[in-house]
Amino acid sequence: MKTIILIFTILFAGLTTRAQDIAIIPKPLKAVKNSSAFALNQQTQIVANKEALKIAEYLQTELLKYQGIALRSADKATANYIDLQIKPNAKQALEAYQLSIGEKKIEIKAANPQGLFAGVTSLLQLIRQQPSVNHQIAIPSWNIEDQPRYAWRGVMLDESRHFFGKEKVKQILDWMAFYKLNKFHWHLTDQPGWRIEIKKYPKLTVIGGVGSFTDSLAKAQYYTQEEIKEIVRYAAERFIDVIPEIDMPGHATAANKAYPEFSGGGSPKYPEFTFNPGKEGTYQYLTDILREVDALFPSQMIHIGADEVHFGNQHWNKDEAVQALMKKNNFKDLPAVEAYFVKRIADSIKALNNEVLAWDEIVSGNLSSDQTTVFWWRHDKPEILKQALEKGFKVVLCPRSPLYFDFVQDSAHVVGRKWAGKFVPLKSVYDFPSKEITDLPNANSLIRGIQANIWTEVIVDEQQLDFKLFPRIAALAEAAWTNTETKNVSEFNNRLKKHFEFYTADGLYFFNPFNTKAS
Ligand code: TNX
Repeated sequence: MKTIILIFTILFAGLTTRAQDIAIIPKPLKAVKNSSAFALNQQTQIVANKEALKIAEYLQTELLKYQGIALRSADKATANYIDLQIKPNAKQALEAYQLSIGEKKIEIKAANPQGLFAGVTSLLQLIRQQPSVNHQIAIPSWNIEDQPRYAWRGVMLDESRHFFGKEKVKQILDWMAFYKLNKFHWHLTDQPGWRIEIKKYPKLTVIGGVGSFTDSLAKAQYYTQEEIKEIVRYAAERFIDVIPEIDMPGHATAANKAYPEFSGGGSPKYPEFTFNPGKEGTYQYLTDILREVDALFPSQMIHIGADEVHFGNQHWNKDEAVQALMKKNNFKDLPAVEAYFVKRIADSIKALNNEVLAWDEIVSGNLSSDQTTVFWWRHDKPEILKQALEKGFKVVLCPRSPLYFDFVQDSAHVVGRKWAGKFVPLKSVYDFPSKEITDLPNANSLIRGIQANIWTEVIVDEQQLDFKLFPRIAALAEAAWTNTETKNVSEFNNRLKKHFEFYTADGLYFFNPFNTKAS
């Protein structure tokens, strides 16, 4: 009899733990539930040490915005309070935190601001999912210990092909913070438009900012330096680094429209596609641009693109300056010229004390791997990832399949891209990265993390942007933050369904993959 009771108790305990999956995305490393609860109400106070004050303010603002609860700050409290503490601790990983919710107090502890902020975002998710009864919210008591799997959890937005503007960018940054994503890679230049003001070369935006991928006459759209600073500040308050991308030597059409003297020509399909690698003036011009870019972005990382140069470097075969450069350096082919260009620009960036970031084409060049991160995007070329790791490059994983969010989420969707019939459903994002990738030599030490890229040739407005990003952004977050052993897709799906209310409340036009009738 006793054994039967024991078996039932174990079974029941198993069932209840499963039913009590913690309602947080991305799922924390460890979460243990206790039986009590904390009552959050207008009397709740907030206590924070000096280092934690700004984060306390963020928590107050969010609670007021979403719950209508105004928490008062206090130096000390004994009951019904939230305690935020940053205490240096060399043993704790960056972004690690402990959150404990008891009857009298909620405590979040971390060794650094990044960790405390992550803890606050966990608490906010728990709070937002509880109903408010008589102006009081009962928050179930959890003890959480958490830290991320990857340090790089990114989203890239292409605003050259279509421009969305600062309010949309801020909304994306809010959702990134909600999901503990911490790198915003901003693709600001490409064929249709140059979107970042450069004071020394005003025509870049006045002329280069005209047009979009679908409307070559659209009035100039771009960010002034003041607006860039505003967005960088907004991101910093959410512990998100902003990384600008100035694509070169290809994808330079918009810049070349403004300053044709630095153009290296293009091809019939991609006219005026490249900067001219043979002219000394090009390096001066681009370094001036990069100097202004560096001053705007405290992340100390600049992405130089360096992708798909072969789309438009044919003219280099006839260009006098390029031919002279080849002769002087005994370069045999155009890839050698490309590698030379990339190396010179990388040196400029390092001289500005920035890390060099670039698409995976640079792996075949002759760049040294120090201070350099490769963005592996060609999912059909796993050998390039392997080679990058062998050469000692740091790597961000963002393969087209499954991390290009300009790809449709469902085979029935019509707006968006597919690759040989391939699309990118929620689950494929969730399951990334495969063991094949993480078992590669050097993967553990050199893979910085993962990133979704939203290219916008086919994404023409905010609704389409939302429809591509949501809810895959949640799967991206859990894939980037949560350990493989802790991940569980069916639990994730259940947790995710509750987030759809938040999406609706924020006016997002999202895809619901659990409602098969939607398209
Ligand atoms: C490839 S990824 C590109 C982009 C396009 C994208 C469309 C990469 C480095 N280059 O220029 O927008 O495909 O999916």
